[in-house]
Amino acid sequence: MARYLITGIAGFIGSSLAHTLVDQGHYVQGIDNLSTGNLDNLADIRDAISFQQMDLRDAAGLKSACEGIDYILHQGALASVPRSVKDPVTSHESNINGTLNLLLAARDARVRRIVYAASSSAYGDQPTQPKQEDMLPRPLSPYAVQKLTCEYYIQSFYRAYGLEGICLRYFNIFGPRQAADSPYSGVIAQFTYKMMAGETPTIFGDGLTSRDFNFIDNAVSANLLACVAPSEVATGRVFNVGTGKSHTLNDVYAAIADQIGFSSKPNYGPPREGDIKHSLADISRATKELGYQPKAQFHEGLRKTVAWY
Ligand code: UD2
Repeated sequence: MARYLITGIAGFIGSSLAHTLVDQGHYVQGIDNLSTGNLDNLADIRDAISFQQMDLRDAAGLKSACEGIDYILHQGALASVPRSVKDPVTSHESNINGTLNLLLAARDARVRRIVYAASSSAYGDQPTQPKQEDMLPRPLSPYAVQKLTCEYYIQSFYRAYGLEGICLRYFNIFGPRQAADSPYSGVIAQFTYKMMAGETPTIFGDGLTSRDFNFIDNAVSANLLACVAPSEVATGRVFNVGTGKSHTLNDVYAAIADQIGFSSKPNYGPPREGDIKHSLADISRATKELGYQPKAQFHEGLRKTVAWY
């Protein structure tokens, strides 16, 4: 049994990690400021975990939360590209200052390793596909800059203080428990939620924008593998967590509509500011060095997601 601290535990990815770790019999402690997370996501494991409502900007609170912890799975953040475009300062405070507070607390508490929820947005308008970790980042949005900055912080904490770290660049994770009721929610959650309510979703752009949509189970497995990976790879190294396949927004719309039995054609609006046109992962580094295999497939994942909402 290991001791895990999950930041953002009431969010989509944090709560999914918590469920798996509890099932495996680990000690799970979690923090969340509940600004975007929801305790309903933890309802069935609430008695099996230790939860504290805490903000990542609370440096003193983080110090005590890190005591006795082996692994930190750092999922807490103000996610969303458009949210960061609208309010870069607030997202900077949570995403960068909050991560720095956590790293300082982890260093002082001698935590064994931190696994960080990095983002494919770091590649920005880097034109080459698929994206490889060694490519020069070209972030387009404040969110992308913030996520990338924290990768560098994690690398520097390894070099300066020996704190082990792994950065997982998530590529558009989707699945059950993803919030759907905010304009900042992920596109699959929003489309599903709207179609189920009989509303026609809007595709921003021409519908040919593509993403490497990755089902939540694959992201959970990447985190677990990152915790047990040899120390040589926990030097702040970056790993793509995608599938190696992409789907256009038109395809995603059609696939969800098909599953729900929704017949209206999509509305089209202007492209979103800060958006990347195409995003596709090369996952060979994660496969080779972490043993990562994205076993959960897109259409099966979509079926489970639609069934959940
Ligand atoms: C970015 C990151 C992703 C993760 C996420 C966290 C990239 C390539 N991906 O996801 O890894 O960090 O941020 O928030 O940067 N859209 C519509 N209609 C809607 C909503 C969205 O057309 O109602 C479009 C949106 O303009 C975009 C695509 O769907 O082209 C995906 O948007 P998203 O917000 O689900 O995720 P994205 O790609 O910004």
